[in-house]
Amino acid sequence: MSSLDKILEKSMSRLDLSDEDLACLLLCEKEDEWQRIFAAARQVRSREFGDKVFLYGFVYFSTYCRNDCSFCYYRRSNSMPGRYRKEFSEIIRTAIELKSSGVHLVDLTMGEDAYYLENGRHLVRLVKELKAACDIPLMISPGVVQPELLRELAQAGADWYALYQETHDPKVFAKLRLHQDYQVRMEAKKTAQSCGMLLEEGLLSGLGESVEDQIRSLHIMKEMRVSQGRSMTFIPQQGTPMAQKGPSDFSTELRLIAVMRLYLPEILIPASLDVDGIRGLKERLLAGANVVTSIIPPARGLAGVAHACQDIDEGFRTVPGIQNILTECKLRQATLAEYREWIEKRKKQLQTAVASS
Ligand code: SAM
Ligand code: MD0
Ligand code: SF4
Repeated sequence: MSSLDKILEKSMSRLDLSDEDLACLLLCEKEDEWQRIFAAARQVRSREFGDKVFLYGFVYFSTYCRNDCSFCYYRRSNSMPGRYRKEFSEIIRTAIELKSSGVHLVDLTMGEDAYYLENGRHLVRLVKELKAACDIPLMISPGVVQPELLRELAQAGADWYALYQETHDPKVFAKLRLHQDYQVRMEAKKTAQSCGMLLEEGLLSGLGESVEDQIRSLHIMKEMRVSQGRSMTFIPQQGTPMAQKGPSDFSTELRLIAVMRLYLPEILIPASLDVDGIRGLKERLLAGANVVTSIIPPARGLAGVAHACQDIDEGFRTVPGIQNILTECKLRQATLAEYREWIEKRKKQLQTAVASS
């Protein structure tokens, strides 16, 4: 048996992968080797989740931001985006529409909008009103917020906190998330978990990160007990300092999806429609992802992040829009009850793990 097959066999038999194993996977260069890795990732996904895929609706409710991340279209100093802050009534209407279309979770996302962050009560009220009007699992992606506010948001009904570090190399972090504190961002995630929220971590890929960087991130994701982990390829944005960096190649993202699946078999891994639209969905699912994120209702003036408008008004980033691809991948949309069951089980597992550590 080749050393690659031994590693894949280990993962399929639920054995831990060592750093050496991870490096061996991430350093593969041959296409046929990657095809074997993707096939093993699908097998592990099927062992853990059967043919179920979860679907997340994305509601970017405020595109105002006080930060100046060098990679982001919505950075404060970019004058190109048309900024908006949606009314509560519209946000709630959108959530209800997303739920009836079949999504399992609504992801409430904003730039670090001073309007919300200077008075956290607005955010708490939004979460409470949304939960009262539309009983659906909820993720919040508001950026770094104070511990007290995180506690209130968890009590108001937020199930998940998404906060992506992008990189676990503090020097690279300083170049990406300008004037932001690496440690404060990490601490916010721990606080959210201690309040009972599930955590999503994320990596920005395709920026020349080394295999050591990738392994460090995988370790940190495991130690932090993230429940969802993503890799998103950097997409160059007009009007930003990184506009000329590119064109993007999605191979690192696809490989990270597969290696995450083998190393952290039980977590949720997104295939984001935000990175390469509908045409990139199949390869992400075939690499071992099990959540489709960034489903956005058309014609409501709602934006994506890495691609502000790609495929949105065409109706491709919708539940009906992705069905053929799920079928081609021999996967199916889970039921809402199945998703709720997964969340509750995961929350219990984490409580037990924390109590015994
Ligand atoms: N403002 C909040 C924050 O930054 O945490 C929430 C927004 S969150 C949706 C923004 C995430 O989208 C970033 O953490 C990054 O991973 C991803 N993103 C932003 N710009 C991107 C780009 N140009 N290419 C790929 N991913 C990008
Ligand atoms: C996505 N555009 O899922 C969204 C976003 C924020 N929690 C998620 C990056 O791809
Ligand atoms: Fe603001 Fe988030 Fe974009 Fe950074 S990534 S500029 S915090 S919206």
